[in-house]
Amino acid sequence: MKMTFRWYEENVDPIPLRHIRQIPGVEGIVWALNDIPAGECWTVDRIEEVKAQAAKYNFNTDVVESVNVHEDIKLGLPSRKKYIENYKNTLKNLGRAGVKVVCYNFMPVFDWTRTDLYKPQPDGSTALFYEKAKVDNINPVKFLEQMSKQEGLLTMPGWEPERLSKIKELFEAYKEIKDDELWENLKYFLREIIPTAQENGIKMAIHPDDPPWSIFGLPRIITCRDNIKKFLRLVDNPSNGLTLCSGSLGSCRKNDIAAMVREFGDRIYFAHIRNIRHFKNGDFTETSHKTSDGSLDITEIVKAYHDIGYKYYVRPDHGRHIWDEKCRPGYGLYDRSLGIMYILGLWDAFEKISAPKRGQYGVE
Ligand code: DNO
Ligand code: MN
Repeated sequence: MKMTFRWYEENVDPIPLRHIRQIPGVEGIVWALNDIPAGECWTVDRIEEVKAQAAKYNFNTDVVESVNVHEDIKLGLPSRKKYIENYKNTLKNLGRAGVKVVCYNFMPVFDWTRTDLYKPQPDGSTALFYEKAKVDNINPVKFLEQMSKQEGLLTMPGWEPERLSKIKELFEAYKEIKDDELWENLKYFLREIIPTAQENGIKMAIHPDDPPWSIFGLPRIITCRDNIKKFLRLVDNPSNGLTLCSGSLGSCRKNDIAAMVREFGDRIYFAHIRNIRHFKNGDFTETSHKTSDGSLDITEIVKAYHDIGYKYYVRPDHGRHIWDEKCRPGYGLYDRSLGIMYILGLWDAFEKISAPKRGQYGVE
């Protein structure tokens, strides 16, 4: 398992690399060129710039999160051809720069969705929160306007203010797109890009939908075990793989994350680990990573990764906002660092328990 930390670039992320360097066990930063709009090609110069910044602190840049997919590709419009060409060229440039894993998602219009980014928690911290009734009953355009007014909201993929005006048009366009059409459009995209990824030494790692159910009437398909199985078979190639996000999939009670790790382990190239707590009414809140703080058995999930001999990349996903930290929602330094220590602590313990004892099996 290789530990990483998501970082939003110099002068954009309030967390400097020198602080990330002080978190034990972090080998790489997970990065993206967030200012390049979906559909445009990432240039070699800009890629090299981030690589150089990371290299100063001895971090690898093996994992990119995310190269976002243009809506026209998800909608299956004729204009997808040019955006897919650009996507392939981005992959070629990333491959040349030594990138090994590219995370992306195939969620229409919105990336991860929460109703409150700073929900007060009993211990005085705040965390990302999802109120089911609010999403079920709200007008999405108004909802987005409200969200963009929340204090401290920086740009997040899918939440850029300039997108507000386009949202209405997008909802119109998606009226024709049900699950079947979205699967078709995903298959078309994969058949085009997976060979390019493979030729360039890249594993593509789709991020599951968050939350893993339809919101605002939009289709969502990377939601559960059966659909992940179907996804892997669409293009049965080792370069077509997964980002297994425990918190995203885990917000649906039916999903057994540790079982998915055991079943799909050889196609998981990126593990997002975080905990959430379910409420009876369908709401959920993000919590610390500790197993007893949430509804997910993080201990069992890490054990599953250890049992399968997981060799790829992992990162703590979102964290709470603690110790009065002013940060990008979910992406502060402090709670994610605690998460890393929890994951690495569990990992070290499993290593110790499973290691053959000295003197046994010929171990010196
Ligand atoms: C939520 C985050 C996501 C993720 C994108 C990947 O769990 O990990 O925002 O970055 O969906 O494309
Ligand atoms: Mn995630």
